Amino acid sequence: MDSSKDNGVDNGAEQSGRRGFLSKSAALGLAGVTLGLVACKEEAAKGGEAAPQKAGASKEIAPGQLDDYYAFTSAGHGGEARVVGLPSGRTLKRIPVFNTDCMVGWGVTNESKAIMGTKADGSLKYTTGDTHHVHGSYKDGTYDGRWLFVNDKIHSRLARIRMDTMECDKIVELPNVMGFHGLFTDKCDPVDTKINYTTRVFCGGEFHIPLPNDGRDLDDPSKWGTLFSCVNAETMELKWQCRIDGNNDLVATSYDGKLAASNQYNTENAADLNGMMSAERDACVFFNIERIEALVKAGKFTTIGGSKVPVVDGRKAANSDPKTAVTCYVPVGKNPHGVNASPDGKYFVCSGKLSPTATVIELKRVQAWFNGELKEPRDAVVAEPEIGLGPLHTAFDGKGNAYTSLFLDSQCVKWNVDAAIAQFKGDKTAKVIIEKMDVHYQPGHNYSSMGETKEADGKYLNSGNKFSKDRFLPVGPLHPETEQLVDISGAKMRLVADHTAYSEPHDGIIVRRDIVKTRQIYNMDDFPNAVKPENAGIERHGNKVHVRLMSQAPAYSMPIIKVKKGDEVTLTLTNHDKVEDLTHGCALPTYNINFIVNPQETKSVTFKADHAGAFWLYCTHFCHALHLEMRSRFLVEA
Ligand code: K7E
Ligand code: CUA
Ligand code: CA
Repeated sequence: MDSSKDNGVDNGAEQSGRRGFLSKSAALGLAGVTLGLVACKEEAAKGGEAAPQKAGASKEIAPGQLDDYYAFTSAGHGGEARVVGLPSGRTLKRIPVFNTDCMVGWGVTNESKAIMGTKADGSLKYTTGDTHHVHGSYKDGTYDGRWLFVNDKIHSRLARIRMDTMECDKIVELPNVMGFHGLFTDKCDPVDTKINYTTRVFCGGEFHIPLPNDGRDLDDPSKWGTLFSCVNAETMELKWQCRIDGNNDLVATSYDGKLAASNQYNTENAADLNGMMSAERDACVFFNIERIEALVKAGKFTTIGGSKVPVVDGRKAANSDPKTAVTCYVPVGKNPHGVNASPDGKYFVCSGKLSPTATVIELKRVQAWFNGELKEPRDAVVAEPEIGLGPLHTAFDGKGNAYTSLFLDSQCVKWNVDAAIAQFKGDKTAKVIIEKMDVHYQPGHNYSSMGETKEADGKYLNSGNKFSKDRFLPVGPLHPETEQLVDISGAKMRLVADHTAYSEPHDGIIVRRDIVKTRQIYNMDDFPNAVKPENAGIERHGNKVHVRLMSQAPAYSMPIIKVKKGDEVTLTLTNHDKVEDLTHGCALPTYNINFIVNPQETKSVTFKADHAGAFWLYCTHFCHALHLEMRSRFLVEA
């Protein structure tokens, strides 16, 4: 097939961009990659008539019915997280995290700014973010419904979201890390098995930088390095970091709390594309958590620049003796992408990306290497099946099957882990590949219902596709991306629905709805600055004015608020309504203020009253038949 002829004008830029990537890969001898792309274009051509198979009645969510699952997903470079109901695909909520959100006032209120971080002048330190991975906190090997954690790849920040309110409550910036990509929560303490819940979050640094990154070594990337970071889930403070050879991409953790791992596509420590693709195999680096923490306790660490975070040496030269090593580098297929833990707790699967294989690593054997009982790290590999082109991420059904996204083939491949292990041992009759299903198009992450817990239930798989091309009405140059929902409960995979995603789908988790327990009404006393009848009103100290306001439908507590031009005004608003879902807004024209207060919640803003006039402070959130009348005169005297 001549690939030039389907370089249509409608998506020419995208196609030619991909061809650019391709020709480089092809030049490096990856002929198979080219074939994969052609196959995907054929799919694109016939995609219009490839109607989804009819959904079974049991999969339809009628009006008024509730979904069975929550999906918590990242939103890519939009910087937020999302909550989607499955199987309906209805968007339930967008949780602002690293982005600003004018509807709820994230990035506008003093409280949200304090979480996001500010500069000396009170403005936000960052307003951009790039979220890729959302993972929940665990107890007993499954989600406990307490927290979600999400990364910001741009500014290397980790955020925590409370699952009861589904709001971000803490953000920490990782020192000496650039390109914080993969993250995973731990599921147990490596030593104290009574702590069978999440207390740590592991964060992989993808990009090499000078350490510290203060202007030194700019012209010598060979001196740069990457760190693997451990954050205390409760306090959100850094516990330790581990310097490694190569880089971190995605992260997985074992169920017993002893091991964490990161796939490495740049074992070459290279600073350019060709260099990063020069080695025949790369690695999955395992971290021995107990040993790292013992070194930290014994004071056997260094620090980098002004950071006080203990840094343990996980580079190969310092870790050649298995009995004392803190890291183990297991060779895997070329430029691997995702690393995922199987729900039986036995294996990690690393996808090849530039190799058409998945590498299955047995954790027992990695542990054996650390105990000096396994000769080579490579002996921890128990299977390496050929599964298709451009494998990225793997999900599980809890029945022994793995589902890997194939970016170049535009497919999801279902394969059996035990069969792959048997084949690796020499069983030529082992049937590894069970089924390949086309997805539309070019999948990145996939994830299954409860698939990253011991309660993997094998009901649904979500395929987060990077391109939708012809699947939806066009909306300008950027098509919406596709989240495809696949029913994996039967013998055959069945496409149930196409859902849109803006933009762009990365990782997510699918959580049974009974695990999530939200609260609808805040406790007013949780807010130290709550406004109550006894302290409501205006208080002035020089040119600092504190306006303490209450809301109760359909009115604010003060019909007139008068300040002077030049005043620094802090406006604090407490919503005294106690009725579920009775939220009020608060907008102030020309002062760039807008936020909401939920029942019994308090929020505040601080601004300079730098221009005189009459401004209607009004309620933006429909709350009452007299919602439009819910407004006060905010008067600034010249
Ligand atoms: Cu594959 Cu950033 Cu998880 Cu996206 S990464 S796809
Ligand atoms: Cu209060 Cu609308
Ligand atoms: Ca490589």
